[in-house]
Amino acid sequence: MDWYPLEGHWFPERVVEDGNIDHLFYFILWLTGIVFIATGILLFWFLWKYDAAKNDQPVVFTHGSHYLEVMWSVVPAIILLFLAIYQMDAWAGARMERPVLANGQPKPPIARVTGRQFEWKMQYPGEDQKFDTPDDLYVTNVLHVPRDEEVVLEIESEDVLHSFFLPNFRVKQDVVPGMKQFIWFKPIKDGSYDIVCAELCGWGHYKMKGQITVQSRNDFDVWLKKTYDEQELSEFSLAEAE
Ligand SMILES: [Cu+2]
Repeated sequence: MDWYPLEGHWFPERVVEDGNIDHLFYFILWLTGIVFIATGILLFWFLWKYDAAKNDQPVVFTHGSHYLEVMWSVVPAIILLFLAIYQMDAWAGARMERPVLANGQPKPPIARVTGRQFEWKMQYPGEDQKFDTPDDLYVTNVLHVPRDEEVVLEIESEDVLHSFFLPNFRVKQDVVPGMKQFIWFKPIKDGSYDIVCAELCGWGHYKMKGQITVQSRNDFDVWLKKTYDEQELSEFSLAEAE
């Protein structure tokens, strides 16, 4: 059983199935926390034990301890090596094992997210499931995804470096100009959560934020349809006005 000290204090609520990042964080917090407290106690105990006022022995000079130096180099090295191996599953789940379809093909992205100064442009492929065709849906700073499904997103940049950050989803991905990247997660709780840019990308970086909404598959389909109809309508009235 995991015991997470001050859970809810460090991280915002997790709304995805994969808890590996959280587990890793709390594991390292335990490790470093214990070492930190032990070092602190030792420091104060030494201050007290070797207090000059109550020790009248002459001062002895030392050139250090070879044995101790080897120990405090080797032990942290072993711990780091252990962490490097221990985190491999979490890394693979988050970055390497993209969800696949029944036929073994990588699951296509539900939407394309393009960062630009200073907004997130979302593009849904529409009924034909292909991007950059006439039935695509475009929205800005608003992303909807279905609950209890593996969601894959395509991440791109139109100008400079950004970072697509979904705190509640434990997702943070640098958005690199010229690179097409994919991220994935499985949301399990309805609601609206923050999308933020986590890479200083210019004067308007602070306002580069949006909202991601998790809803049932049914509500998601209704939203897609409704938003698409609104887009058609506004395009129609634009054409009328000309
Ligand atoms: Cu940005």
